[in-house]
Amino acid sequence: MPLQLPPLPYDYDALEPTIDAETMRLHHDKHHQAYVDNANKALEGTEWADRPVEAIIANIELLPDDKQAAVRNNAGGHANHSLFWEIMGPDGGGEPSGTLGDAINDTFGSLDDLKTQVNDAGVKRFGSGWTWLIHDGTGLAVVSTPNQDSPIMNSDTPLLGIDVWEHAYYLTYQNRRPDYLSAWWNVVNWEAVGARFEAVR
Ligand code: MN3
Repeated sequence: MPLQLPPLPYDYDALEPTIDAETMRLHHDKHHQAYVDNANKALEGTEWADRPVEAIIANIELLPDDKQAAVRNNAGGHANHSLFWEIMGPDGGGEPSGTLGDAINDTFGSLDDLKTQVNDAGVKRFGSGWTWLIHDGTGLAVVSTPNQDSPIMNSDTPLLGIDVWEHAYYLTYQNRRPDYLSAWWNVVNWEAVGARFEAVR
């Protein structure tokens, strides 16, 4: 089966006032749909057309040379946005509990220190990209990626990612990316992030 746009797991206005409904509608229905469509177009006729997106983007170098750029951008975009919707939610914010909370404190000192590192990486990402909390096989780390590159392309497992493309925040925050990043933590779904951590640790 070709790649498919997952339904948004909550209403378009569920993340207001942090993320406005119009941004969510455009971001999910138009931007994400375009990544899915363009990835399928690039993959059509290759042996990768029916593979899971994670397997595709972990093996970009095995794809035909003339497909690699389109797949990197669009299958990457599909993987990143599928995760993004999942790790946000209407009852978001607060603090992670259990082993994830402990691991964050052990690695970064405190949740606030983690947020500072993630936000700094997002602010410093020139142009478009993502800022991430990842598991690198041994523990937690903060990284940022350009464009639609995924940590999976570096053999890391993304646990939490914030889209810092202007389309993710411009209607509400205009050029104020730092304000968007600070506010974003009000919609983080720690339960979903914690489940991803449990699956990989
Ligand atoms: Mn986006």
